[in-house]
Amino acid sequence: MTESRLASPDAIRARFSNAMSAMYRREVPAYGSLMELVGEVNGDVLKRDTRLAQDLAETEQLGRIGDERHGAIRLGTARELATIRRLFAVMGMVPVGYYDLSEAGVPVHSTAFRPVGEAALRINPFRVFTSLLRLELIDDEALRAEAEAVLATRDIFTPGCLALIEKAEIEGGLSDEDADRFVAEALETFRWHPEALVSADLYGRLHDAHRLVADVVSFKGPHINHLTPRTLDIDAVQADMPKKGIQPKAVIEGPPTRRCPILLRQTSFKALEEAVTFPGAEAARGSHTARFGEIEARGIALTPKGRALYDSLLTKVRSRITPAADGSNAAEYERVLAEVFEAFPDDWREIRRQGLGYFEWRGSAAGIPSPDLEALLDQGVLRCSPIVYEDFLPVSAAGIFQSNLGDESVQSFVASPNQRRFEADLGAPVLDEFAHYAAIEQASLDACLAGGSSLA
Ligand code: OOG
Ligand code: NI
Repeated sequence: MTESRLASPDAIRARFSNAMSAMYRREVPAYGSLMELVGEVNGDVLKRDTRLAQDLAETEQLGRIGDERHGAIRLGTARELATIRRLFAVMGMVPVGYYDLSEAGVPVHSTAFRPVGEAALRINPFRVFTSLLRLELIDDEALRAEAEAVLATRDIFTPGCLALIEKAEIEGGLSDEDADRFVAEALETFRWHPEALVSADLYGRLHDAHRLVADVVSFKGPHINHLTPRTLDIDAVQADMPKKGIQPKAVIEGPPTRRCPILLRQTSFKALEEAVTFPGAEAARGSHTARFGEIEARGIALTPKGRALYDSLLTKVRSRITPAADGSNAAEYERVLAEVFEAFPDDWREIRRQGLGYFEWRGSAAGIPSPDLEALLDQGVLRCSPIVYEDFLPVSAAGIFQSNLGDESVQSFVASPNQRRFEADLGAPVLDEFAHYAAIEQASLDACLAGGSSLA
């Protein structure tokens, strides 16, 4: 087979993300309502802000504005994690970043499988935030052993999916026809299974240890637990969710509303109760709460210095006020967040001057000895734009987890990041996000200095 007959990984990912979206709307109807609201709000913003509409049109993003940006799954074993890495690789998604959520009371550590490179992100930005359960953080040894035994019996991939992953690895990709089969087979891994794998009794005990443990261990597969489109006005969607009959989480995670958006803001609606049946002598019915819908709004990727400032300000906020799950102190939380974040410059030039964020440069400064970049920007010789943060934030992720697990499940674990262990289980290192953004910035600067990029 010649290479040209292979489907591009980006195209396979786009098909997969569309198929996931359709499946999730069928499985979680409230997600369809959220998508509708996001579409309306985005439409309003684009009507109001014609310059943004034009920018998006010029960069070919307008048609795909409603596409999902990410989803999330939670896995139970190292073997599952290593195989999912191979599955995502077929779609051009590689593990970027390591997130330790034990620190925030959730017994998992995670990475995000995503496309890297602007062209790939533009074709389809779909990412999957993927967590691995850390049973070693659960105290009850007997329960741990029971959970391990259950996980050892399940196979979350169809034989057809495994065969196609192998074929893609051997042949360097999949034909169009195989790609369609692959998407259909892969979808099976992410589907919701209402028939639990464990008895009602074991489900109850897992649930008591931590709701997340029950969610990961009790089912036949790692059901997709949310999908996330992009919104152009996250505050508006948060405010309007109740009008659509959906209940938002108490507060938006991440930085406050700003003129110069940084990192990532996200919010979700609360997970729904879904009917479950348990096997066993007295087959029982019950319910499980895990699946929800989320929205995101992204800003500039921060340098380690900018990120340290962000983290320290967020810690300061949280030392003054913890958002209550019932929303009772949401307004006060927002006030404190805005007040504390006044210390983070809200001006692109100042963000550059202090080295807080990454920018991509265009234009030509060739032949200019020791060029003054800011002056060249003022003269219109160079242009620069913020590089969008394409990754995740552990404190925000924990907030999203918690809002769907309930306040009662906030537990403390000893913070125990273990990236080495995670990478050993994954079977590959994760890409360092900071190094990645720094390289994009540097390459754009090098091109300007060498004389090479158009100002368009
Ligand atoms: C993942 C939560 C993290 C995000 O957007 O930060 C996440 C989960 O609940 O499994 O998706
Ligand atoms: Ni998410």
